[in-house]
Amino acid sequence: MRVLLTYFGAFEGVPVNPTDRLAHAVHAHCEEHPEWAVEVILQELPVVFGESARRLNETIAAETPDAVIALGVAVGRNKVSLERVAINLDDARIADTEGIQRKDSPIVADAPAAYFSTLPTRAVVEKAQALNLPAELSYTAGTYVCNHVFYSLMHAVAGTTIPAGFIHVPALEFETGPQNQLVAHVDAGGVEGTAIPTISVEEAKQIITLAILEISER
Ligand code: PCA
Repeated sequence: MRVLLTYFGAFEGVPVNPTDRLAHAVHAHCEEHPEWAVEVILQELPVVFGESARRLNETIAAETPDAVIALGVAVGRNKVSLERVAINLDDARIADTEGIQRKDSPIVADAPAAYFSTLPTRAVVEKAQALNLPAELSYTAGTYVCNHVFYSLMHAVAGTTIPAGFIHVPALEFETGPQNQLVAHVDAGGVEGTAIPTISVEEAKQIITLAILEISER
């Protein structure tokens, strides 16, 4: 199985996006286990409305993956969130990294209000919890670039059988230095006004790997 795993770069409040290191760790983990027969294709996406979705669509067209998982960080959450619902709305107080701000804008005109993830979200959360790994189901990916990519992804694969979806991760422990500068934004799926919880890269890696293996077994 060839799975496309996307991650993001820096954006306002997140000087180092932990999904970069995490995606590379998952890639290395799958390479260490050839018996899984999983090839992870990595692609960074810019935290930019429009361009992120274009880059994603180009990568899907070029790589024709069997499954797609998009990763993003949600600062302030304390568990890896298997997102279930993408909504057709860009609406955020913070601008993207090109300075574009969107309010009340549909992502795709005349398209459905929402799409559900087609990843086995509940099974992954149950398996992770059984291993004492911090995972949860989530019903909002926010209204910033992560939801934009999630919606664009589900729109792109609609009508195919390609499992696809979005997973938000908390701030990761290695960010101890820059973490002091981390700022949570609710639009970006974050939890504001609390201390910023972290989990380890290892824990996050195990949960993303569980998701990949769950897809490949189906
Ligand atoms: N998180 C942001 C965008 C990029 C990222 O990693 C979000 O949740 O919208």
